[in-house]
Amino acid sequence: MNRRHFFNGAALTAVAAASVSRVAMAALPEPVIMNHADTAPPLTPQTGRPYNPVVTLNGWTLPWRMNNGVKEFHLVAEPVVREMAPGFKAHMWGYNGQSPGPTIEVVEGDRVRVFVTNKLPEHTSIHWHGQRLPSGMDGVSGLNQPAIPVGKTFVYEFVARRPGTFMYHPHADEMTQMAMGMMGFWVTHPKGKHPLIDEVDRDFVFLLNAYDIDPGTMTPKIMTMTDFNLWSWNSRIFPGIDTLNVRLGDKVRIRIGNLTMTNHPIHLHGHEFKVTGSDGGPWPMAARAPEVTTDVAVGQMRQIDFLADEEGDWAFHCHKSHHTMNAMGHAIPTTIGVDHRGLVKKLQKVMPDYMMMGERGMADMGEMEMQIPENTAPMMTGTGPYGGVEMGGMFSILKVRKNQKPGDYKDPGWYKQPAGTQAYEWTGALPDPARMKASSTAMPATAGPGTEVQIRKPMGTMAH
Ligand SMILES: [Cu+2]
Repeated sequence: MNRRHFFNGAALTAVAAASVSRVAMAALPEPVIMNHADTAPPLTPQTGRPYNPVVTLNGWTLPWRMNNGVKEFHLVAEPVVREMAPGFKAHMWGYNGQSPGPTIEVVEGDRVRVFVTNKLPEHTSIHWHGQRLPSGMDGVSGLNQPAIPVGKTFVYEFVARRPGTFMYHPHADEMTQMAMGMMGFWVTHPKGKHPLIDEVDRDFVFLLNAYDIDPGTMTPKIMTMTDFNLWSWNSRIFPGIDTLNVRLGDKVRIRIGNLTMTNHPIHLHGHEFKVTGSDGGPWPMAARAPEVTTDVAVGQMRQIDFLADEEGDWAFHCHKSHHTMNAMGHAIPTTIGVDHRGLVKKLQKVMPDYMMMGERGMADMGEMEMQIPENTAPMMTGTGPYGGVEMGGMFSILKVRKNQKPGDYKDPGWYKQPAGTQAYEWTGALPDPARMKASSTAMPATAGPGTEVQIRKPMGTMAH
C-alpha cells in the first residue's frame, strides 16, 4: 500500500472514531510531508496573530489551517529515512517524513488542535512537554488516554496557555520510540510585548538527540542505555548540521531541548549569552547571568539570547569532546607515545588491512583513508578553509557577517580573517627553555623521597 492509500484508509477510520471534538470530525487537514533534511526558511504566519517565526536547524515548521478560529495541525507518526550527514542515512521513526518531526509554532492564547495519525508498526501517543493543558490531553498512554492503535488517528486539543519553548515526544514505548528518533520542537510565541521575552532578529531551535548505529548498518540499537555513538542535533551530525548564519548586530536566540540520556554543556565561542528561559518559561532578570557554556540536562530545555557583535566564524558545540565525534570503535587502548615503528609492516604480512591508530594522538584519523563499511559516518570530519576541523557530532558554526541581509539565512561561506588578525607561525629563533633546577634553593622540592609515581596504563580505554 502506498502512503496516500494507507493514509486515506487511516483517516476514514479516524473520522469515524473521533470523539474529542465535533468540529474535528468535519475533516482532517492534509498532512504535509517533508522529503529532505535541509533547513527550511522561517514560515511567516499567513493566518492568526503575527509573530517572528523560528528557524529549525535542518528542519521545518509544520503549516496549519485555521478552522473556525482553531489552528489545526496534522502529525503523521511513521518510519522515515533520515539523512544524518551527506552520504549517511538511518532508518528511524519520526513524523511527516523526517526525524525530528516538524516544529509547531503557535501564539499564546491560540486554541490548537493536533491530529495524530499512527502509521508505525506499534501503538504510540504524544506528550506535549511543558504545556499547561487538561490532564486528558497530556499524552501519557495508559494514564491519560489509551495508546493510539496502529492505523488510527487521535485528536489533541488545548489552548497554548503560556508562551515559551517546548517539545513533543511519544509517551508510549518511550524507550524504543525516542531511541528511533520520535520527537519535535514546539514554540509558543507571546501574543504581544512581554516583559521577560525580548524581540530578536533570529531565533533558532533544535533538539539534542543521540543514536547507536553500528558502522555499516542503518537502524539505531534501541537497547543502548548510555553508550551512544552518534551525538546529533535534530538527528544530524557535523558536518551535516547547517550553520547558524546571522547579521552583525543581530539579537539572536537559540532554543535547545535535550532528549538524550546524558547532559550536554553547550558552548558558544566569541560571545557571551544569557539563559533567558526554559521549558518552565521566561526566567526572571535576577536569574540571568553572562555565560559562554550552559549545561542542558536530560529532559531540559534552555533558551539563550545574545548580541552577535563579533564578526567571524564561531564554533558552537557540546563541550563533551566525545560528543563532537562520530561513530567509532572505542574499546581500544590509548597508544599515544607507543613507538610502533617497524611493527605495522610485520603485522600487515598476516593482516593486510591492519592499520595502527593514534600513535601521535587521534588527529591522523581525520584524514586517514581507511576502508569503512558503506553508509558509515566518518569519525571526525568536516573541512574548513584551513584544513580539517576534526569535529563531528554536536558541532556547528555561528557565522556573523556584516553583509548578511536581514532575513537572509544563506550560508555566507568562510570568514576571511582581516590582515593581522589571525594566529600565525613564528619563524624566528627559538630560545632554549630555561629549565628549573630541582636542587635550586629558589623552589622547594615538591616530592619527597619515595613519592615518585610512574603512571603506565597499557590497556586504558576511551570512555564516554
Ligand atoms: Cu554532549
